[in-house]
Amino acid sequence: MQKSTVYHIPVCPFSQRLEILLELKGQREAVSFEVVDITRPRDPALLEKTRGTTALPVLETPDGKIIKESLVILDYLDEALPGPLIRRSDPLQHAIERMLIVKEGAFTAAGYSLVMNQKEKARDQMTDKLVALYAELDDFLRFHNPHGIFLFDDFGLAEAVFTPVFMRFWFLEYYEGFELPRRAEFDRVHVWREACLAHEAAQQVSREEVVKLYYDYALGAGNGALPEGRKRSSFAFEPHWRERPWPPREKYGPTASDKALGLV
Ligand code: GAZ
Repeated sequence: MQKSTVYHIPVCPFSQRLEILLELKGQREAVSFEVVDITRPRDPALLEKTRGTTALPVLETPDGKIIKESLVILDYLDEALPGPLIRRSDPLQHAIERMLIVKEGAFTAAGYSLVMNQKEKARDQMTDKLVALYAELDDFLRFHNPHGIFLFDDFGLAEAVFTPVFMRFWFLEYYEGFELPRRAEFDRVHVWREACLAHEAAQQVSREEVVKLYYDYALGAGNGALPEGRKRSSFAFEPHWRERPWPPREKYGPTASDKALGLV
């Protein structure tokens, strides 16, 4: 069987969703992943395939059809590849998992806005917003599965969607000192989050990798853009993140140079 190709940014949460799904299905080898360096101008051949859009991941089927949007690609791979169906097959249960998945956009945006925020005065308000979204997740899980760990009995589609985002939010612990409060009203979402983070199908990235690669996001520069005074993005593949020092935690103060970050 000919393989589909996924064009992706290795540490991107949207792409990790696909890797997790493939892992759960036992189909990791069914797709070839092609790395795109977003710190360089985009290959015109790829731009033509995507009809001008640059967001990744993008899947190309063996006969050249293009599918965009991680949630859509997840559905496609779940249905097109062999292996157990990861989404719930019961229509009502599937509707329930989709209601949870619909919450991922606002949740992701709130955490990214907080890490990228540069106005210290806006910090509390942004933190409150994120906490309120965690409370919403807690309520949803409590209602649908009060005594369980995952939304249903096992790590499934909703978990594949949220886990990569929970992992990126390690950057909030590091650069914002933000942790979800340990209060009874968040108990259910704490249980969920911790089980998601620990699941064996979701170990594609590490905390150290996320913290080091997302330093530029903490300075307000997203998507491979360069912060002022820098020549190399923290997303650069070389030198490898393992060889670089931990970036300074203080994001509102003076910023670190390429040299201090181990990028040159
Ligand atoms: N909805 C799409 C999906 O596939 O689910 C999102 C894909 C996407 O945003 N991909 C980004 C990309 O390819 C990388 S990940 N960018 C390169 C380009 O040229 O477009 C998320 C944010 C945010 C900032 C960054 C990101 C992020 O808010 O993780 O909020 C959700 C980008 C300020």
